[in-house]
Amino acid sequence: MSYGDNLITNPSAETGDTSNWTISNVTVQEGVGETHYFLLDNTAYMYQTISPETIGDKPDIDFKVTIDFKLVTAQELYDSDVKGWVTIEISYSDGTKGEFRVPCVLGINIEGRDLGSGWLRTEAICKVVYASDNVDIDSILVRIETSSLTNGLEVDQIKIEKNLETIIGELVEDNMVASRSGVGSAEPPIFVFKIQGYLAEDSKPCVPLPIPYNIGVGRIYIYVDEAPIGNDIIVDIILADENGENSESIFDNPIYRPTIDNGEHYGQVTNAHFDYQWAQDKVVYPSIIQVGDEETPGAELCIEIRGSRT
Ligand SMILES: [Ca+2]
Repeated sequence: MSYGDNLITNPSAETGDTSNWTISNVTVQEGVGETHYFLLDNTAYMYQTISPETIGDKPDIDFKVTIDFKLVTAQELYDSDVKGWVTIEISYSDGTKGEFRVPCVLGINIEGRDLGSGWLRTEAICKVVYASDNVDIDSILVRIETSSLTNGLEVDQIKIEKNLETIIGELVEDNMVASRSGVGSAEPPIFVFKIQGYLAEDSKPCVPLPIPYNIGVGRIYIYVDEAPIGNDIIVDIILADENGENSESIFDNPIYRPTIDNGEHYGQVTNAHFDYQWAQDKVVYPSIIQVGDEETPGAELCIEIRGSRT
């Protein structure tokens, strides 16, 4: 799964205050190394609303909610009473609402979510289900709340992120894999898209990958384990806004799209044939335009985009 940027403003108290949140009984505390976190009193709340512009268009959206928290005076390990929780309330344009609750508890099963020093992480996936094609999301309310707690709930970070696999309007095929390396290091970024098994002409676009900072793109490589026979393989490369809108081929002229010739295993295209400057906050994904014959379409396609920092 590939998720986009956090949709919440001031998610981690790093402004040093509670700006962008409507609060009751919430303060900001200083943590280790000038970091900050929210402290919700025993009965407290903080909420903010995410606008439709931030959410972007449907269809088929799901969100991942992540909360890093600490219960100041720990509950008993197997006390599963919920005294602190996050509510995600999705309001639809037809007046209906969907609500998800994510509990902030010590108990149940803490394996794999222990961040150390008493901090815990909880993740949940909120699937948006539309009543009909004419319904849109009006807003999303994110609310953190405590009730009858002892010594409060600390929250270091809350994230709500949109699943990028669905923003291009369709779920991707099961046989598509995307990965990105060279992020957060001196290494140049490399985007790799793999389509496993035999290729199909009418297959959906691959999962998009976010562009983490402004990059320059030198070359795009394309190769297959099994060559196409009868036709060339042609792939288009699409850049879109992070919400999937304004999708556009990077090629002004389609003759330059990455191609593997009939009977061959390999092709490449240089940035002489596309604008090499790709902006941060865009996403990139490939789309298969043409494959070999029905019997011999080509198999195990890999598309590799090599970038550099600008
Ligand atoms: Ca923080």
